[in-house]
Amino acid sequence: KNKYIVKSMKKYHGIFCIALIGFELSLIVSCNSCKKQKDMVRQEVVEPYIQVAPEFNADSAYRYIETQVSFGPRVPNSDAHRACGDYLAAKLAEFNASVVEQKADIRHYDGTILHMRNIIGSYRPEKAKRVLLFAHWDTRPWADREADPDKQKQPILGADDGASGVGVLLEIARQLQQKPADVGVDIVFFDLEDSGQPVFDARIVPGEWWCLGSDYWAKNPHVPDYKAAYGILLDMVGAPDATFMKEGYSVKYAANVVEKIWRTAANLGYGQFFISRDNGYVTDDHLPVNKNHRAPAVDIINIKDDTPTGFASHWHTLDDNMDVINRGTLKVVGQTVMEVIYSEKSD
Ligand code: AHN
Ligand code: ZN
Repeated sequence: KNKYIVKSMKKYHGIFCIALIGFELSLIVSCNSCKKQKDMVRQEVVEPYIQVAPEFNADSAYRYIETQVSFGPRVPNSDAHRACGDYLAAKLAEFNASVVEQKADIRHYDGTILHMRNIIGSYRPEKAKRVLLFAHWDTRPWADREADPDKQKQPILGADDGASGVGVLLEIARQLQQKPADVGVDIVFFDLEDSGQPVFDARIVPGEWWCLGSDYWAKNPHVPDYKAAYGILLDMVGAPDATFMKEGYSVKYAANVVEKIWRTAANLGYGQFFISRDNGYVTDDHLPVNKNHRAPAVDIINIKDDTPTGFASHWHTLDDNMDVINRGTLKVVGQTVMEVIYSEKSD
């Protein structure tokens, strides 16, 4: 639909300009508030935006999400978690990234030890100018936003919360293999984002229990003194009615990157998804990345202002399955991120 508008505008551009010159001349002789009127007329002429990135394939991203979900909930220390981690590392290697895994034993809020596995795929590691793309691949052990107490103890499938961001990034990895970007790109799948203390556990346990994988990496990066020009986090990017509003820490630490991404989305015709509005602060994997100065990093996350939690109604419930994944939304997010990185020139 969008393409058609651009095409037809091109076709009539010349005729329209001639008509406009005639109109402006008549304004000059006929009115004394010409400048204001001419400015109003000029706004009608919109230059079509020419996309620079290759076409993001949403069917491909959808399949990568489906495969992750097919392992079952990817709860830390589980067999499904191990199997999915192997799959993700193998896919990055298949797409010709240099793959590094970071493993550590991390103490959880309840004292148990979680076997962390951050999975990193790098493109053009020799490039000084780098963009960091990341998402979490673990899933929440408890559907603690369910109303039914029995359901609250069950693990979620995390099609949206986890798998969607990873699926989009795997498709971008496949694209980077086919056509390299000018800058270096590091894709990081963080572990242990989503095992924060469940709402049904009323104990007071001081500490930060979310984002443990990204916190570990930000303090112990896979490359000594790692820095990226900027970072982009994808979290819950699959729902059909997704709204990406400007998240507070992203604006605080990386305002110019927020503007770059939202402007790019608008240029591509995705302004209904990337909404120009500030909305709340989210503790997410971009926070340790920002705090430890690895990159000014932005969270692209589905934020809602008409739900009690501020997230989609399937958030941390058993409804977070393939039914809430929409190829159209994956396309919007994947194409926008690709446009941002393929527009970037290395120094
Ligand atoms: C908190 O609820 C503290 N953070 C939301 C980050 C998150 C959870 N993203 C996905 N799951
Ligand atoms: Zn979550």
